[in-house]
Amino acid sequence: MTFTLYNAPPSTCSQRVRFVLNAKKLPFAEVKLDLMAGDQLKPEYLALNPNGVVPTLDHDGNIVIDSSVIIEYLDEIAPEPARFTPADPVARARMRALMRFIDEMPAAAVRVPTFNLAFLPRFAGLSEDEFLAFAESKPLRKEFMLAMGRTGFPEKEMNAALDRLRRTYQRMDAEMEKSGGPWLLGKDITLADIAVMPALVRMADLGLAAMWQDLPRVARWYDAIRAHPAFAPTYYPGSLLTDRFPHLRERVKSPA
Ligand SMILES: N[C@@H](CCC(=O)N[C@@H](CS)C(=O)NCC(=O)O)C(=O)O
Repeated sequence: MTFTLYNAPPSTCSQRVRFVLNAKKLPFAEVKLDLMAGDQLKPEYLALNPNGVVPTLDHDGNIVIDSSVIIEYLDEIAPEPARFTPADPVARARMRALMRFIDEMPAAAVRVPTFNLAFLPRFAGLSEDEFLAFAESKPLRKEFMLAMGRTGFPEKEMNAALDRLRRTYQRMDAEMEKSGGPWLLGKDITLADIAVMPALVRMADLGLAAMWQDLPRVARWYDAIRAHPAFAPTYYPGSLLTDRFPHLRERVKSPA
């Protein structure tokens, strides 16, 4: 089996897939796209992934897109040495329901603080017309870019996104209380844990880890996933925004 992963080091969706590939010890070639330069919008990439986003997996010539779909696919075709899907259909349904929640809530919400706190300076140099053309070029994220504008999301939007993230940590806490932890669904790590991981890592990277410090189950979960053997190879240098944006390093030293 040969795998080529089209992805970007700091992309949260890509990090899910790298974690699963690493945990399963599946060797893979990486094509690293520069999302700021617009590599994801080039015709040759759009032919693979018409959504114009990363990640995309090429497995022996078969193209699989969307990170949640890719991690489920990998778990089906390579169930050894680590399987992340419960054998029991009821538990499996619970995992999938959580994955839907994660895609709708934290995975979407985390883009707002990410853009406001990390990426915004990149747009400051664009004229209004250049920014509109940039937004227009995005098959999946045009409306998101237009809502953000060159000056960033207004405070109301930012607070709403942070509230959605806070509700995510509370939901994680409630799931672990119910399941007994230490993972969301109980004693075994599942795709749901891997799906939510990058949102928490990103929030810590933005200096906002304090938001779950009053939830000890979530704090322990965060330490446990960072200690997983697949974590370090997934978050290789260049995967964190603080590796790339010096202004963020100051924020993390003295979090808001
Ligand atoms: N649902 C998709 C979302 C993918 C996505 O939003 N990828 C982001 C990086 S995490 C991206 O490629 N953004 C490029 C852009 O907005 O132009 C998935 O999970 O694969």
